[in-house]
Amino acid sequence: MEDDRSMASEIVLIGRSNVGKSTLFRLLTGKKVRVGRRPGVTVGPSRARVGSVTYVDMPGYGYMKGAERRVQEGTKDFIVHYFEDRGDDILLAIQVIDAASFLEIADRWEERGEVPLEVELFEFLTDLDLAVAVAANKMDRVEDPDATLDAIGERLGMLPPWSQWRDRIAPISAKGGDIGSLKEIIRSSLQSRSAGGPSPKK
Ligand SMILES: Nc1nc2c(ncn2[C@@H]2O[C@H](COP(=O)(O)OP(=O)(O)OP(=O)(O)O)[C@@H](O)[C@H]2O)c(=O)[nH]1
Ligand SMILES: [Mg+2]
Repeated sequence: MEDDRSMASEIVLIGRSNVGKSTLFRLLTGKKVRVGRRPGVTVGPSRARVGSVTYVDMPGYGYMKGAERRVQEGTKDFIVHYFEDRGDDILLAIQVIDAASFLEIADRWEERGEVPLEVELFEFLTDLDLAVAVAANKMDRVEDPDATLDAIGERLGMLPPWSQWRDRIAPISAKGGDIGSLKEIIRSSLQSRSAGGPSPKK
């Protein structure tokens, strides 16, 4: 019954610091959590119930400005265990990225011979058999949306054109309130849950 999310009730926002998770969480839930210009604004998970779904806003995964390494590692462990332990409750994991800086940062990691943090996170989530959507945020700062989304999708194992992956990639601008494509993905997760069928994935 791996794919049965008929009882799952959480939609969890995850991603590195400062990508806009809390801004998105406010839009989705109306709950006024802190957002900020500096990374590391959210320290613990915030939760808010909307209808039959509980949205969860996670702290940033990875680097947090001003935080001790020990605190950063602790946050990362917390997030990893959260997904490992509560997989059955999670209807949808939304990995939020900053589409305006994703590629530059991923290139930097690859030049150092490392797997980019956000690629690693995405693979971790999909390996757990979770339904995962990528919210490509800050699209208002992206000059060539299609080329950027193609390249981001490709890094995450989704062959271009990105438009074939609209059930998994949602270009949004949380700050501008422009999140229609993500709401569409959420709606179909909810629909497949109530139909008792498998979630939209893979
Ligand atoms: N240009 C632009 N800026 C955005 C967008 N969404 C969020 N931001 C800005 O990005 C910054 C970080 O936003 P947060 O929502 O606090 O980010 P977060 O991912 O919750 O950060 P942590 O809690 O530190 O993990 C804020 O200055 C937001 O105003 C967007 O769509 N476009
Ligand atoms: Mg936050």
